[in-house]
Amino acid sequence: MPIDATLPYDDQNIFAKILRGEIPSTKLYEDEWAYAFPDINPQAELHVLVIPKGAYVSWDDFSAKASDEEIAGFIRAVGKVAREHNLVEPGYRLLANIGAHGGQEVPHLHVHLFGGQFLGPMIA
Ligand code: DGP
Repeated sequence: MPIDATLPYDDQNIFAKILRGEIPSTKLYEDEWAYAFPDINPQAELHVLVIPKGAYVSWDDFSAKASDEEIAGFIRAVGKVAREHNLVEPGYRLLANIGAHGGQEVPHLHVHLFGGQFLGPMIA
């Protein structure tokens, strides 16, 4: 069920629980700003979720409220995940679903990183 991305942050959401270690996940990357783990329902050979450690529902409140340091740290972390998986060549895809029209299900900002195969044209 897609969420209303304007709602306040709910610290009981599943990714908040993963960040706190209350729900298990396989750590693929972690630094001060970000945490990355495999998607439970992979849509490609490699399907990683990268999430900021801060409490942000969507790209909207992240871009509006996070510090420049947090934003830079998160974006750099996404790039590091891609490099660590040797994806720079032949490439990969990043996707963030935001709010109801974007089909966002989990109310903690996350970037999907797809790779490990030819992904074909982008579909909505
Ligand atoms: P989105 O539609 O962008 O909000 O996608 C949420 C993604 O989160 C979806 O691809 C499945 C994934 N997901 C949901 N619950 C869990 C979980 O408990 N563990 C992991 N690893 N992934 C989850």
